[in-house]
Amino acid sequence: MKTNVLGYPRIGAKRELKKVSERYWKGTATKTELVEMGKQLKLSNWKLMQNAGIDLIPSNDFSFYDQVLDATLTYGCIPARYQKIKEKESQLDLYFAMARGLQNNEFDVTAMEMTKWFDTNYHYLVPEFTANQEFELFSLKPVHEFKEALAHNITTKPVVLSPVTYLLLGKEKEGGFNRIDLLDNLLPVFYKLIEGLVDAGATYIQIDEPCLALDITDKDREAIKKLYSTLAYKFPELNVILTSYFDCYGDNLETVLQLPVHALHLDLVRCSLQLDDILNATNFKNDKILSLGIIDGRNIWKTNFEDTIATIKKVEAQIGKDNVWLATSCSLLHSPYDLDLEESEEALPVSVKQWLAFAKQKVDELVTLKKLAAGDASKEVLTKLVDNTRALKAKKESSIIHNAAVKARLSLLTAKDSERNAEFLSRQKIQKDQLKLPAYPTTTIGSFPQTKEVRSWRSKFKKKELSLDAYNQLIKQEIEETIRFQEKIGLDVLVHGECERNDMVEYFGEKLEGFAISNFGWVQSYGSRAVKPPILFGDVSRPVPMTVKWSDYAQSLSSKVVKGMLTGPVTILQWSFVRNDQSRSETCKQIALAIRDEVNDLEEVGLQAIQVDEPAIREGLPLRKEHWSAYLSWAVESFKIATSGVADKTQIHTHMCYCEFNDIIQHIANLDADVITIETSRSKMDLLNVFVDFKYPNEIGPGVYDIHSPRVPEVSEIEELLQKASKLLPVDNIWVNPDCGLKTRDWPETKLALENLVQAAKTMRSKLETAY
Ligand code: 39S
Ligand code: ZN
Repeated sequence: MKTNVLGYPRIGAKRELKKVSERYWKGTATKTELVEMGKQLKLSNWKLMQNAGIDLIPSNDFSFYDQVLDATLTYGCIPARYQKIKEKESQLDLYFAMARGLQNNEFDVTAMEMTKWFDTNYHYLVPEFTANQEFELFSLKPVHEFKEALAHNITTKPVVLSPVTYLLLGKEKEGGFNRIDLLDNLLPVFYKLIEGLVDAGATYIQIDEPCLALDITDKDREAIKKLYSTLAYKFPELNVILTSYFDCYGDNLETVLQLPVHALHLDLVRCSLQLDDILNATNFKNDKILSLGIIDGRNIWKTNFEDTIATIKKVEAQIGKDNVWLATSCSLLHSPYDLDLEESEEALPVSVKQWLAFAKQKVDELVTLKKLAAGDASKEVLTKLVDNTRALKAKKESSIIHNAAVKARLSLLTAKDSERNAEFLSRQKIQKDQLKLPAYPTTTIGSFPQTKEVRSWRSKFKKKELSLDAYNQLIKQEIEETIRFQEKIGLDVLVHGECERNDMVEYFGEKLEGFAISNFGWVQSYGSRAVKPPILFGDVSRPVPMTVKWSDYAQSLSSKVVKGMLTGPVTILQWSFVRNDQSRSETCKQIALAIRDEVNDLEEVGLQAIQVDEPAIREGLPLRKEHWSAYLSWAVESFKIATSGVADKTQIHTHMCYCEFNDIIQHIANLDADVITIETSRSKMDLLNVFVDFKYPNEIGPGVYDIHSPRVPEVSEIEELLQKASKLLPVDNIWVNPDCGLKTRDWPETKLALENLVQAAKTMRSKLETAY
């Protein structure tokens, strides 16, 4: 039996990679410093796994930005706009230009598009393909990393993204072809890479093929057959580990079982039933090793040793001890580093901590399970088993998990609780009378720049170098400045700016009962950005208001309408580590009730507009369509529970970003928010068409300023976008706003851009007046 780790986190236990990368981009760290940090991080991961006794240690799972972008360089699929940079700059600078765009005296190129990695909060850079796309072995990173480990006497298992999944994850940049047809161009490059790895001494290779967790076509399946049969033919000695995760093989199982691979990896956390499907399948010829992904790479709960041992015994009895491996369900990229770093009892009580395992602890679990399965009865191993059983028993019986009042409240919910009183058209009329906003009302999505200064106040407050009073005073000043700024430039619906929030989900996790917070539980979201998902361990309730004080204060400063700002229940669920002892729908509705209380309290103190953001609603969609409608039904209901407790005069906003609405537009309409703001500026309003074709009934703010770039849009550009929107939507329904929150921007460009935005709205209004 081998232990198999699919990938390890790479940002550093204390986000060392983030810090040095950001300094490198600013010009305050050298390339050598950056590369050295990369080497250190890789080596410490390899050593950790080697010392723990892991058999299949991954390499090429490290990345300076993103593993799909790494594959783009490996396969030499560099879009034409980077050609000059490719000729003149180092490979690393080309790489960062593709990741982040590059604007200086010499170059002005945009970044590659970024999108969600399956149903995770990780984002990858989308490969771009043209009809005659050519490939070349441009970067030998996988080979270099294998050799780098070997130089330390560590033989690793290279992790390579399959050419088929690579093609499917990308986008055709022109019409007239199907990207899967590029496989014939790509395969020779792929085989050359494999040859390089074999020559360097690799005997096991993990080929990541997560598209097997999706609904794919017969043509895609044919491509997969071709890839693996040729691979087996060309490299008969190589042990190929076919690796998919995040869902069942499903319809692809029959194809998968035919493939001539050494081992087949199963994500048994996301899909435990497939084990029996495979063992019972008529074409399972017992010619493959099964890599049982039993350690959850997406969540932080301890593995149940007793149950897992039972599973292992069962499989061993059926296919033989030699054919069973133990593995993480997916890469540990989605797990935080090390639970041992969590020393603060305040944030993460011992009672909760004893239930958890981060990446380092998961590695240890894997090794312990292997020993237990082999019948190791040493004191050390048996103690671990006893501790595991005890911790999980304590969890089951824990009084801090169960809250009878929350369960009772949930059981009393009726259909009325998720419907507003009046229909949208009546509400719209009431709200227009009440709010007295001009045509083309202007607003923002909620957050204003999170400066280093603001973050340093919070950091000092947490380290007790700043008192609560002093911290609150600074936050108040910042809110006042943000309100005055918005008044000065003439925005219509103001926000308080969210400077008091570390993150739109973690902040609420800190305030709600049923959540615990880690100090160092960082998980990469994209590039150098990370999030610290709160740990939702028990029934959720809201002991005290969470945002009311700040929104109330902001409203007290201005006679203009101030909008309250909340994160929606689906997004809080999606971006937290969620308990696995009850259904997600039930947990989501509990969060919804807590947010409902907050919405009602905001209304109570006089907020006339309240925004409940749901940017993660689409990412929460199950990977396979057959499960969509069940999810959408409870997701929409949860949003409506949260937002339907207010009077008709209170205007509910929501915001969603970077998602395709095509196939879920009916459900977006079912949310029945009075106003929705969406991202449209990058696509020049193309994303709006879905709303137009659907005749989306409620008010809508198509983003007119791309906040993901420091570039300031001209008044004329914004006006043009608004003209376009005005041709598509009733003018009465149009709002004017940026694409998304402004927290990642700096003040200077924010000021200029918002001034231009207000000016464009004013011009649009004056044109309306002359038209009458
Ligand atoms: N998921 C979540 N949860 N939240 C989101 O906003 C998003 N947005 C989308 C999709 N998914 C999301 C895109 N993803 C960040 C992270 C994810 C994003 C977008 C942006 C981001 O900016 N993250 C920050 C980062 O990586 C961390 C934000 C944070 O929690 O830099 N900040 C804390 C705070 O403000 C801690 C800040 C910190 O680093 O309090 N403090 C320093 C330290 O502890 C000290 C700061 C100083 O003294 O200067 O060492
Ligand atoms: Zn957004």
